[in-house]
Parts: sequence; structure tokens; C-alpha cells
Amino acid sequence: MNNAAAAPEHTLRDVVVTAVHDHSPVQVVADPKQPRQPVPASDAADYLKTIPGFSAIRSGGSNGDPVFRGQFGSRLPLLTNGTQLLGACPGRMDAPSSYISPETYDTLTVVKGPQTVVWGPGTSAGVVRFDRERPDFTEPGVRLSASVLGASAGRNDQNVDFQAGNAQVYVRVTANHSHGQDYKDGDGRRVPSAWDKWNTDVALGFTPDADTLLELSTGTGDGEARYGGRGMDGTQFKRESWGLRFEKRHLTPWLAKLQAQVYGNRADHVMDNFTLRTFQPGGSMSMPMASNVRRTTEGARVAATLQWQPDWQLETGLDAQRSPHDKRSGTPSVPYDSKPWMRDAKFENLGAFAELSWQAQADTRWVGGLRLDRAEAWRYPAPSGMGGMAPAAG
Ligand SMILES: [Cu+2]
Repeated sequence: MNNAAAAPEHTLRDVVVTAVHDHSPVQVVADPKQPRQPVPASDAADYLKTIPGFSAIRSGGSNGDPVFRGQFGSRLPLLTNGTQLLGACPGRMDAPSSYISPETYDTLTVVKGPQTVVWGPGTSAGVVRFDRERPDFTEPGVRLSASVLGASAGRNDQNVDFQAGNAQVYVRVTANHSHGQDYKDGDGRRVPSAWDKWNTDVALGFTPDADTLLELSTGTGDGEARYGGRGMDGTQFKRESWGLRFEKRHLTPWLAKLQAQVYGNRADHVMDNFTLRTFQPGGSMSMPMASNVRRTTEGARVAATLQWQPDWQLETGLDAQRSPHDKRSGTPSVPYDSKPWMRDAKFENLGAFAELSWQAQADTRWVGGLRLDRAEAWRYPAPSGMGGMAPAAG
């Protein structure tokens, strides 16, 4: 309005907006700390479902699998602080989303469709990123944010985010716990859907100047979940993470940003048919048994953002990932943790990417990207007498 300055001033009441915010036609940015209705389950899948275009494959009360425009799994990578955590379960009880507690992150960014090549291979559905941002401590200080939630069916959540620092260094601790009980159906029957999970993460950051960040982080978490539609329950969803990331901005007039990171994420999952339920023979399982699977994903990434003119930008770099999968199994009398781990698969990927964007006009931007990947997968033969798998070829 041209005459806005002449209009009388009104003071409006504060309004909390919880809707997601479209930054561009292909990118959505949301604040995962904002409250939502209906209250999502404790995992990333149920949270993403509140964004248009997402649905979820339900799997018990928590631990769903997000689907975007009909695609899921490796077509929709979920990154936490730029790192990938891949689940270990052959029945996909532990989709990557089940290890992510959205409220412990600062921003959620969804790039819709195969519109970016800079965040790893196979992103045909899109890329989902949960990030903890660099805290601003130009003045020394201590910040604490905490929340509690209670609801029916025994739902109770607790979240804590503690930050302390000064201009040179900061420490940040995030922790959460989430619990839900079985719900009762219309006939008053208990439906197995209970879950319990927790996470703790610590980050130590060094910020020698406003443009430089070096952050060391480590975290762990665990959980359990009952399932109504599966032959086993998840009795362990253990996560162990570590990471080191470096970021420097405004190095030269044309080198706008340099990023480097290394990380490791391990998912160590146990499922059985006797801990969270009374064992009953049926289906393919005639005796009580437990299965322990783990997947350790380690990766590295370097990226440079070049800006030789204000309206041109090139982001280019390399990323690499290595992800072996191990398994072992047991029974109540011969526990799985008395057995050695057996490797059954390994995956490696090396990629190079470049994405060029040109802001042709204020409301017109052209983006083009190229990505080359070299992916390898290994299958390991089971020892004779353990299922009779054929030896891996090649
Ligand atoms: Cu499982």
C-alpha cells in the first residue's frame, strides 16, 4: 500500500504461526520446536506428515516411515546436521526417521523433488534436513529451553536444550525423552503400540571469529517399541553418533563458504518375540528368538560455495560414505550378545557434485546441477549350515 505510512498505527496482538513456510517453490523451512496439532509421535515421520505432500507408513505408535509424493527410503534421505544415519532392521522397524527427535533440532528444511545434487546420492523424492544451528554468543551467556507434554494413552515427553558460551566457544546439550502406552480400540482391547525413547547430544563449538566454526559433537539414544502388526517387537533402538564439522565464510571476495565434515552414526537394533510380549508360537516363529542387527555409517563431505558475481553462485564438492551391516541372533537361553557379529553386507559411495545458480531477475532463478556417483555393494556368504546362502559373486 502506498499510503501505509499515512494510515493510523494499530498495535496488534502477537500471533503464533505454526504453519510451514515456503522459501521457494521447491523448498520448505519449518521450526520443529513450534507446537503442532495434532501432536505428532516422537519420530521424524509423524512430524513430516504435517507438511503437505508427506504421508507415512505407520509402524506401531512411533517409528513410521515418511513417504513424499509416493517415494520413500533411500529416495528420501533424512540428514541430521548434514550426516546420514541408516537403520539396520531388515523389516524396517528402524527407518532413519525413528532415530530423529525433531524437537531437538532448530530448523527443518525440505527440498522437494530431485532439485538438488549437493546432499548425497539417490535423492529423487527430495532431501529432508534437520539442523542444529550455530548459537549466537556475541555476548557471553547461558540459555535454557525446556518443554514437557502430557496426553492420553500415557503420552509424556520432556525436552531440554541447554546452551552456554561466549564469543570464542560454546557448549550445547540437547536431551529428550518420549513415552506412549498402548491405546485401546473401540472395543476396549489393548492394541500393542507403546514406545519409549530418549536421546542425548552434546556439541562443543569453537568460533574464533564470526565467520569460522569448528564443532565437535557426540550423541546417543535408545528406545523400544511394541508392534501390533509384526511378529517381533523392537526392544532396542540404540544410536551412537559422532561428528566434526568446519565452516568458514567470506574467505575471499569470490569464495563465499567452505564446509568440511566427518561423521559416524551407528544404529544397533534388537527385536525379539518374548521381551515386550508373551511368546506364542505362530507364523514363521515356533520358538522365542532375538535378532540383533547393526549398521555403522561413516561419511565425509567437503563443499565450496563460489560467488564471483552477486547473481551467480556455484556450490561444488565431494562426499563419501561407507556403511557395513552386521547381524547376530539368539534365544532366551543363548543370548545374542554371547554370539560373534557376522558381517552380511557393506555399502560404499563416492560422489562429486556441482550446482550452479543464476539469479536472472529478482523473481527468476535458474538452477542446474550435475552429480556423479560411484556406488558399490558387497554381500557376504553365510557360513555353511547357517541358511545356505550362495557365495557372493564378485
Ligand atoms: Cu527390527
